[in-house]
Amino acid sequence: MKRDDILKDLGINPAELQEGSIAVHSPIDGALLGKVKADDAASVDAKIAQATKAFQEWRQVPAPRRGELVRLLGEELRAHKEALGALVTLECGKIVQEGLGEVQEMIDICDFAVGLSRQLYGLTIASERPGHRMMETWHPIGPVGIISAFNFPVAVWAWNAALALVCGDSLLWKPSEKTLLSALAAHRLLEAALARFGDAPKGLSSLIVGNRKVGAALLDDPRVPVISATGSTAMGRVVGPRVAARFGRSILELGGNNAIIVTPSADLEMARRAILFGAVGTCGQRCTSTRRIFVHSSVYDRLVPSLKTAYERVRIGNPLDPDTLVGPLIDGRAFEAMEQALQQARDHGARIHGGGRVSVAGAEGGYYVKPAIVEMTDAADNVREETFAPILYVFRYDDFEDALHRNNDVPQGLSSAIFTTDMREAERFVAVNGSDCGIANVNIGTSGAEIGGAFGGEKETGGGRESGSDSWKAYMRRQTSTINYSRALPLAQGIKFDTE
Ligand code: UN1
Repeated sequence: MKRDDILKDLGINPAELQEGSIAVHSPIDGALLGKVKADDAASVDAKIAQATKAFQEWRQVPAPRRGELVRLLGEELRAHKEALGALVTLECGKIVQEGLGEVQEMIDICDFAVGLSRQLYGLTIASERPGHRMMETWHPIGPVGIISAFNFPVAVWAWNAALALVCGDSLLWKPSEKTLLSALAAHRLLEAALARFGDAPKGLSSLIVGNRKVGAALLDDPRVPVISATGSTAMGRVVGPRVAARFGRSILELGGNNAIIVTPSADLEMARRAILFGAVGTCGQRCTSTRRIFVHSSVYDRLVPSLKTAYERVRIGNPLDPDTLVGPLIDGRAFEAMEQALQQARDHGARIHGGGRVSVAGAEGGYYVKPAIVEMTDAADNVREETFAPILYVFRYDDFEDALHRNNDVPQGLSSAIFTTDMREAERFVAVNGSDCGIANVNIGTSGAEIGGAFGGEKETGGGRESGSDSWKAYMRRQTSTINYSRALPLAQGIKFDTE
């Protein structure tokens, strides 16, 4: 599919993209994809005002009816899956399979949210007083600000948007400046769903286009009670305190430094495949990408050479080519960061296989790289920083406790995995004194989480949870009500307080 056909399929007239102030380039070859008009302080303010007004109405629409809107969004996504997936490939450089997978993730969360729209359950709680009833109700909370990153330009929005909409909230979406076309397209699909839905309030969802400064207006505005932000830990350090300063709520999904432990009893073929997908998939640009592996000495010399062979065989190239497994990095800065991290490892005496830029015929402007395996020579070493690139640090271990300790001994706490057929090791990994991450898998890799579970992590990953399980509660306010249907007024805790 050509750019213009893709855009038209998604309801965007290519002529719209000629005059904006923000230029969007394809990481595939550096070509200009379009120019998008940016918001200014006044237009952001107007959108927040509109979202506030829309919220007042939307919250009164019964939740199952709100679910109908999300059902229609799911239909639009199904109908335009191929085009939206292709646009994600063009704009963020992930391979076609992964672009389609990203849209599937959106469809999945829509289905989840539709079911949820009939299950926003509260509790009935036993009161200590006779003739009293206690209950807990979940109410819509207000406009939700969504700040999303380039690497999942549409799926992460959908996790937030589908839940927030059924929860009765309005939306303000500030996407990454690097992937504005995908955002525009996904939003158009929501607009199409809104048009079919019929009577949703105007301004229920708005896109906010611009740089950090434009997005920052959302952080400080008390009309936006929830900010859900996905990105680097550095970004979270700005967002978290600013939102907290006005007692807003933030859902933070920040950096990861995800490890896999490969134990003596592991199925090594499965481990090899999982590590490969986790480390080089999406060119190492998932927050759940596998960045470190701890391999037991007894299997090291079988696993690591087979991994190196797999790395040699991986097809690096234009992500539109169906044979490609590794597309480009997002831009030159990402390439520099990768080079720097590799240099640092080299200075440390590590052995490096791969790395460096690869020239792809017809796509010379793209930053293609050879994924790197970095064998750490210092057995006690660890890597504490996240570099958003396909670098896999390989460590040898002898003692399970030591591997577990090093899995946790980093500032981040998003995803983790163990490959083992030893039930004691598997259970220990997910036990109270096992992995400290938000995600701890057994015999599957660190990336590629399903939407049904709560997604997010601890420590510098920010603590937020999005997507499945009861993550929806973060998009609502909880109200506790005690109702007295008796003729007396007993006080709680048996307190006597009267004048007679
Ligand atoms: C992200 O990289 O921000 O688990 C999200 C995964 C995806 C989501 C990643 N389902 O890899």
